Amino acid sequence: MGGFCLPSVLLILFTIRVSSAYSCNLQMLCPFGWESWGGSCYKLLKGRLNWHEGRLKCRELGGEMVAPSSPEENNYIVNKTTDRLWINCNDLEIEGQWDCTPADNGGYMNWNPPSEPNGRTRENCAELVPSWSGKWNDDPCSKIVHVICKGEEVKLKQWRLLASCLIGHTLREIQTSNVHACATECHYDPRCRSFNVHHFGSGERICQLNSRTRYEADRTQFVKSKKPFTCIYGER
Ligand code: GN1
Ligand code: CA
Ligand code: CA
Repeated sequence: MGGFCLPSVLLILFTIRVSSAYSCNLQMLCPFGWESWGGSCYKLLKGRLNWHEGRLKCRELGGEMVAPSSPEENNYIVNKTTDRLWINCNDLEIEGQWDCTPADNGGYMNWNPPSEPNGRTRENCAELVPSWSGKWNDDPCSKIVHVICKGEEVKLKQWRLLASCLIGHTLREIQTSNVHACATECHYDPRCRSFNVHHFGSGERICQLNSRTRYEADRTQFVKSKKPFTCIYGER
């Protein structure tokens, strides 16, 4: 059993959803440690970070610090924690003009009435306050709170799959349950350019994240899959 199967098996045991017993073999739309909701993936960072550190850390993990774009998404986030969280909105550039990232969050804002935002040039970053039912407060960007990152669900059809392996450019290796999980991990690692899934006769599968595609490597390093050892290579 690969590392990715374990959490879903535990989930099944605790929720007695026996019908999900095959979930290990199906899609892994979000990376290990992220939660799928509404077509996106979310990860709570209890790292205690200032606003700029939170934004940077989320990018390193292949996502963005979240800026809720609807009351539903705001509620989903409130229910994940009782701690205050940075959200991806600031008025650093022009005082009073709040910009959220991504810009397509539709202009949704949820300031606590009647006074927020109230900090003028002293408070230029936005936080979500669970004890205010998820309403927002402007606060100094240097304050240390928690962060939630958001990323896309990964669709396998975004990848070209070939019965080969790229040798010699492994960034890191993961024990994996399937090709989709490996593609998802690659998508979320900013350094990953392609991946290999080695399928051994024992049933064991190893996911290798590569720093190059076959075009960026030597021709001889792209090797056709041979039995009994098989290999699947994926690139975007
Ligand atoms: C806090 O510290 P105080 O009470 O003046 C908060 C403000 C909020 C205010 C709401 C640094 O201000 O952002 O608007 O509570 N400032 C800090 O009551 O946490
Ligand atoms: Ca301000
Ligand atoms: Ca404030």
